[in-house]
Amino acid sequence: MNGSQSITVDPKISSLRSLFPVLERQVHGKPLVYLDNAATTQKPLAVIESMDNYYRHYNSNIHRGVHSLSEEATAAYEGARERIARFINAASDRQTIFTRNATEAINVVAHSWGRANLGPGDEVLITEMEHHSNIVPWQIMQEQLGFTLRYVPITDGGLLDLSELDTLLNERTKLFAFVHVSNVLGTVNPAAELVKAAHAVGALALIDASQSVPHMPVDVQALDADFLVFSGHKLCGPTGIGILYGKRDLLEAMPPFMGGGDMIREVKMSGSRWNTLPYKFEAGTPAIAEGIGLGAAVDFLQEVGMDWIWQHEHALTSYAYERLAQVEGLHILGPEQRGGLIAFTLGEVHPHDLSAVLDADGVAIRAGHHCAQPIHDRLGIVASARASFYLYNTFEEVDKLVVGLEKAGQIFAF
Ligand code: C6P
Repeated sequence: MNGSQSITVDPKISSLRSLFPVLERQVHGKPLVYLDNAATTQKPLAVIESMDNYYRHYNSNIHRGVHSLSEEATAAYEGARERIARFINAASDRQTIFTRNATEAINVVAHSWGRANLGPGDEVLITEMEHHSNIVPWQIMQEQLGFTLRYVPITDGGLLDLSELDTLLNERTKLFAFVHVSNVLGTVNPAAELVKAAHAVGALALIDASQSVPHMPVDVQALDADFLVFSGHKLCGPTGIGILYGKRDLLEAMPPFMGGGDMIREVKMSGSRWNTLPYKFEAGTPAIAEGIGLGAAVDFLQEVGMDWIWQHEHALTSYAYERLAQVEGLHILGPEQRGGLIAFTLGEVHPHDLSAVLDADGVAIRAGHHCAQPIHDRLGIVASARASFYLYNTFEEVDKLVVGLEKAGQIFAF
């Protein structure tokens, strides 16, 4: 597949690519090679058109009107919720709460469940490989509520070091919140096993599935997750919409996070009563077009096939791993077995410089700490470069990444 060999693009990939308008564009006169999918993915026509169709033909507020447009919008929005619930195998669509993104979903749990259940003497366990959105909300609540925040360490090879898990998870642990697939290391954590370990000490488990739900089949019931969160924009959906899944009894018992319209059953001057699930957690006019767009995105992914996506990314990532490992001075972060992303450093070259050199050739990667500073601290670096793949990426694009990195190596001659 590299340079001298002839390139065969899988017909399935080329027909998939034609469904993503942005993939036709050029950057600095070169075809776009979009390898920043862990930050956000591109949108297929089906998603763009579903939102356009809402605004053109039935734009209206939901749950409020009895006129036709409002009923159509409500049906489309709630229909999307049902399909999203099925996509992750939630027992009921009442358990899939629309949030703005994964970050907000974790904050709902931290503020609502946390305030009701955490205090001095309690412990919340997270890991050293979390994204800031699964660290900072717990640090904020820790200051306010006085519980102890603990971290599962990682090994030098980028896996969770579970040797001390028996001590870290104990009768004081109320919640174990961990990332399913690391956005820096690519590590795929044994989620079902970790949930089981949490339950064994009577703790709940929250899974940050931001980098897993878009890329592999995820079944919330098989995982036995108490809470699971993800963002729509990382799975071909729009920005501004995400999901908080929770077990029904937990969500029922939790107080609302925000107050306002739609989340109430009755408001009197003397006080208010809350709406049923999921509306109790959806105050105010929601992101209607975005909810509809996310419904179209999961339809699209199911049509492509989650197993196929996982296998395609696996093949692409293994190929990229092999080729990147041969680039002089390039150091890959994390284990060989991984999800569809590879973060790396190249000699002493700053990742921003690497990204700029690649951009000149139309190749988009991410550079920086990827909102995961603690993991970079742990690895003794301040930043890294990251290529992340999705269903529309090709082996030829991996080759272009490698050529760009070799060029950067020569330019900066480290
Ligand atoms: N990571 C990345 O480039 P939001 O911003 O709420 O949509 O997603 C937050 C988030 C939570 N957990 C993990 C594991 C993530 O990777 C992300 C988002 C992006 O790596 C943007 S910083």
